[in-house]
Order: sequence, then C-alpha cells, then structure tokens
Amino acid sequence: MSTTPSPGPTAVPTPLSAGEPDAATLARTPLSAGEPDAATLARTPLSAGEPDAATLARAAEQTASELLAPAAPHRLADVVPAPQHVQPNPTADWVLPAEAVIVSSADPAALAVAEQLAQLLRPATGYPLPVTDATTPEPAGGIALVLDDSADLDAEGYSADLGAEGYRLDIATDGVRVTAATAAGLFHGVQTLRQLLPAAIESPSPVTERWALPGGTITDAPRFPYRGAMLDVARHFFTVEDVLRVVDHLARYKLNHLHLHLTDDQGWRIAVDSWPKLTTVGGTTEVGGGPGGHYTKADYQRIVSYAAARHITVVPEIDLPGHTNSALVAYPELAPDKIAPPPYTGTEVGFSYVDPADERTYDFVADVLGEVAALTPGPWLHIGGDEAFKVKGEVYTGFVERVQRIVADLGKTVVGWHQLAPAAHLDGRVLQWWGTNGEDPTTVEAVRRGARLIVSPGNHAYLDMKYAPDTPIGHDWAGLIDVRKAYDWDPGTHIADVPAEAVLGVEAPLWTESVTSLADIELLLLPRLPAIAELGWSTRATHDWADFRDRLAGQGPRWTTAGITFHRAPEIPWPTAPTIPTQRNMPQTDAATP
Ligand code: TNX
Repeated sequence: MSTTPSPGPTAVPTPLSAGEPDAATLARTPLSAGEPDAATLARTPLSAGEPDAATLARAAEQTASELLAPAAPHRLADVVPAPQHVQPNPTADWVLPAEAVIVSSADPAALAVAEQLAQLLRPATGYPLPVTDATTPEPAGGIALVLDDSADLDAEGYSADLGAEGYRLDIATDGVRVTAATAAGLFHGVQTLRQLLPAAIESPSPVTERWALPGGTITDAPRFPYRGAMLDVARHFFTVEDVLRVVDHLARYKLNHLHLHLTDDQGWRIAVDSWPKLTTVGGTTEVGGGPGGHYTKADYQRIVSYAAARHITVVPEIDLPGHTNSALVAYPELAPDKIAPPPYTGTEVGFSYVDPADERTYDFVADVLGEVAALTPGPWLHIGGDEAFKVKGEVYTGFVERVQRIVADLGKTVVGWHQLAPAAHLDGRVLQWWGTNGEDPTTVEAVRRGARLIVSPGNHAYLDMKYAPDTPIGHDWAGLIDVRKAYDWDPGTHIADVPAEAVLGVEAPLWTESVTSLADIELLLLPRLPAIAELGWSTRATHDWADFRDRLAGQGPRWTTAGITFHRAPEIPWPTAPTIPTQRNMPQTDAATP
C-alpha cells in the first residue's frame, strides 16, 4: 500500500468515551505528532521572521479547536485486507450525523448494497438512515453509493483499474462516497467503510459513540479473482444459520467464494431427489456418532442466495470416487462388492470408493451433479478426487475424465483437488492444490496443459491445523499454523514453476473432524481467515507482517463487540483495554434493537 504520510493524531488511535469528550478527556488527548501545544508556543522566543503574538494566538486557537474535535479513532490504512492505495486527509475527518441519508444509484443491486449498509449501521447507531436513490448520488452530508463504470477513477496522480470488484472510497467533510463499476465493488467498499468506523459499530444494540471516519481516499481492487474458504459440513453437520454466519465472516474480509464440502464417508448433506436415500440414510451420521443432518434443496438455495447477496459464490463439492462411504451405505449397488458397508463415524480416510467399473455409477454421478448444478447459479462444480487410494492409475484417471466430461456437459467448470492432475486436460479445469511442499511436477505438468490453480497449502492455509500444541481442537499433520505462518507465503509464487497467471486464487479449507460447534469454527477461522483473505486480495507490495499484525489487532474489539469467538493469538498485539461501548438507554421496543 502506498500511503501518503499523514501528520496529526490519526497516527494514535484515541479511544473515545461515551458522549462528547469532557475536559479531562481533552487533556489526555494526544497532540498531533510534532504539533506544539499552547504552552510550548508561549515559551517560544521571537526572532526576526518568527510569528508574532497574533499568529501565535491563532495557532493556539486552531490547536484548541482540533482538540475539541478529536480525530477519528482509526487511521485510513487500518483495514484488513490492506487496500491498494490509501491517501489520508487529516483535515477531512467526518462524523456520521443522526440525520444522515444513504443515497444510491437506482440500480437494484446497488440499492441492495445501500440497504445492507443501512442494516450494518442502524443497530449500533440507532439512527434511522433512510435509503434513497438518485441518478447522480451525492453525499450531501450523508453517504453516497455510486455505480459508475465510466467514473474518473484516476485521482491524485495515481490510477487504478477498479475492475469487477474494485471500489473507490472518498471520506470528506461533506460525507462519504463509494464509487464502483459493479455492485460487488460497492459491497467491498462498504466493508472497508465499516472497518473505519469505531469498533462499537459492531454492537447489536444502540451505543453512544462519536461515529467518526478518517478523511481521505482509498482506491482498491483485488489481486486474485478467486478468494475463498471451505467448510466441511460432512464430518460434522452445521445448520444453515451456522453457514450463513460463516458467509458473514467471509464477506467482512472480501472473500468471494464459499466452498461447501457436502459429502464424505461420515455423511451426505445435500438432498438429491433421484437418489433420496443419500440423505435419508446417508445423512444421518457424523464423526463421533452424532445425528448428522442434511440440507434440503430449499436450505441449500437459502445459503446460495444469502451468499450471492454478499457477492459470494457457492462452490459445491461432491467428493468422488473416494470419500463415499455414506453413499454406499444408502446405495450398496454403487459399492464394488455390492454390499452395504456399515455407517462410518471415525476419522480415517481413503478406504471407500464408488465402483468405477459399473455403468450405474456414472448414472449416479450424472444425476447427482445434474441436480446440484441446477441448484447452483455459480460456474463451479467441485468433484473432489482426493485420497481415492483404492482407485489407481488408469482406472482413476479414466473415472475422472468421464466425470470431468459430465461436468462440462452440464455447462459448469470443473474444480477438483490436485490429485486430478494426471487426468487429461479439459477446457477451463481448475485444480485445488493442497500440498505441503511447493515442488509438485505432476501439478506443474497439468498447469502446462492448461489447468488453473486454487492454492491451499496444507501447512499455511489449512484452518483445521492447530495454532499451537495446546490448541484444544484441530489437526497437526501439516504442522502447526500460527497467524504468521498463515500470512507468510505468496500464492503467486508458492508452487515452483507455476506462473502467477495460472493462479486463480487462494482458499482456506476448514475440515471438521474435531469441530463440533459454531464457536469451534470461529476459533479456528479467526484470526487466520483474514490473513489468507489478505493474501488473496492485497497487492504483494503491501505484504508486511508487522503492519498486518497491527491492523489485525484492531479487528479483535470488533469481534468481541459482535459476539464472535476468536483465538487471542499471542503474537498479535490485541488492544489491552477492551472497547466496551456504553449501552444507550433505549426503550425495548426501539426498531433498531434486534
Ligand atoms: C485431508 S485435504 C483431506 C481431508 C481431511 C483433511 C484433514 C483433502 C483434500 N483431504 O479428507 O479431512 O486432510 O486435514
């Protein structure tokens, strides 16, 4: 990130107390770096060309008025993932007024983002924040969301191609303007805006706070088009509500894909009308013997549309030919020996497979993928392909090639774990690389034949790995992954001999053998998910551990205020004084109180 140095108090986050600052607060308010206070000014001897008493008095008055209007508590650059270009203007801090209006371009998708912004801001502020539309939205003391693909985004001597997901955020004395060529760009701009407000904005009920934003301009766009996380809902089942909450976490950090690992040995989680026992029989187990569960088609569509409203594409995975014990329990005809295996509730891998020699298997695959494709507006279908240890050599590649063709015939783009690499290339196919060693000639060869990669190194991006030996849940087969390990790698160069252009993006998978609750999910996701999100979004020039660590620390009070569980990783300088917003005394019936 190139940052124009900003003099003034924005360098020191100033915790604000309830209401207007009193005299004691003002006395404690740090002065701008290098700014003399009134006493210093009075002691300064006059010499030729030095300011006279009147000038000094004016300077003192200005200092006093700056103290009366304390700076916004956050620096413009205090954003995760790091924005591309940040140009602070400390004279342009802005405070959201109670009567602010959110005005948006009339496009329905832009208006939807404006309404989402209002919904983010209303609970904590208690302000009405009406949403209106205009042909040429202007902030006019409030917030304008401008959809404009021809906007002059070249400002202040720099230029940026905002593309499909970029945005420009201007915070000035007359309000805030977010400009983007797409609703997705506006949505990402809104996430940045949200992070620049005091952490109390995350409060689910009204609090007294000065809703100050740091002045200046951010121009921002992602490095990679694919930025994702995966949730394994097969080893343990998670409710729709849990998944929607994970979607919210992705959205905060500008991730745009949610990969759902929908099927595995321990449970089949997506309803398939043509093979109903997949869920009624295959969905009733999970690791440890719990009741499991599954998504009806309506449930799945609810996840898909909730994600779409947050500009996140769902990538459904049906893992084939291995990891299929739950399907074999339901339909023994798919098993190589045609005998139903017992349900599996352990955590071993690699023992099950659908019979690659039986045509019925391909009917099954076509039916399942056809129904899942019909429910999925996004372009991707993930066919797994990992750890099919008992399907070897040409039998394996032959199976994969047939399934790849089925996906293509459904009009979807095939994604699979990098074990697919030896199979023949098919236009557009994407391999998800989960190795732990960046030397992988088989994957390099598949890339040479045209495959693109989603990079998920097991020893950096696997969110199911423990942070430290004492992490209460998680694995360690790929090593321990503390926050620095999650952050310190480059998706563009990680795999030797794979050119950066072949890298579609990055994904952080969360396998759930040991994960049984939403709190468990959040503990493993946060704070590592923002690290992976930053690798996917931010230009490499911003990569800086010390800077990231400080910006990440600022997210802690937000999670605390929002009631989100996270791991207080010892290498992050979390603020010591928790930001406990003052609850405002509002009647229970207040519309803004959830
Ligand atoms: C490997 S990564 C698997 C999963 C396990 C995971 C546990 C991959 C494609 N397969 O089946 O859940 O390790 O970390």
